[in-house]
Amino acid sequence: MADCIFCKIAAGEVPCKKIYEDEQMLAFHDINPQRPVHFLIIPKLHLATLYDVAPEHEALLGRLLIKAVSLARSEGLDDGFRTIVNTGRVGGQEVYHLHLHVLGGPEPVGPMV
Ligand code: DGP
Repeated sequence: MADCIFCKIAAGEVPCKKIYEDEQMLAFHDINPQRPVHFLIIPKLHLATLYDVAPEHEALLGRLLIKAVSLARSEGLDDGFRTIVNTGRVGGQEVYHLHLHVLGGPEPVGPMV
């Protein structure tokens, strides 16, 4: 997608603080961290939202989630972390390229409301 900021990051056209990359996904620090550790994992494939996920993406989504756990550990989040996928306008999604937030730090966060 030509005008998608996360596609541009995945293509190396826009810089990011990269944590991990392979042929299917990229993980990088959020530009506006909400916790001491806050990174995003994206598929390189442009999927705008969770609504756009189809059965053929099952393995990809599984890999993203499994990678989230290993990267959380390697970023020092050994005592828990929060994962968030915002979906659509009402879900508070700002960037329309599917991404998983991973957030954590030394102090517990409150319950989701
Ligand atoms: P949301 O779409 O609301 O789930 O959140 C999008 C997140 O993406 C937000 O926390 C800020 C982050 N973000 C937006 N643009 C950039 C960017 O150019 N670089 C990085 N590293 N993060 C970005």
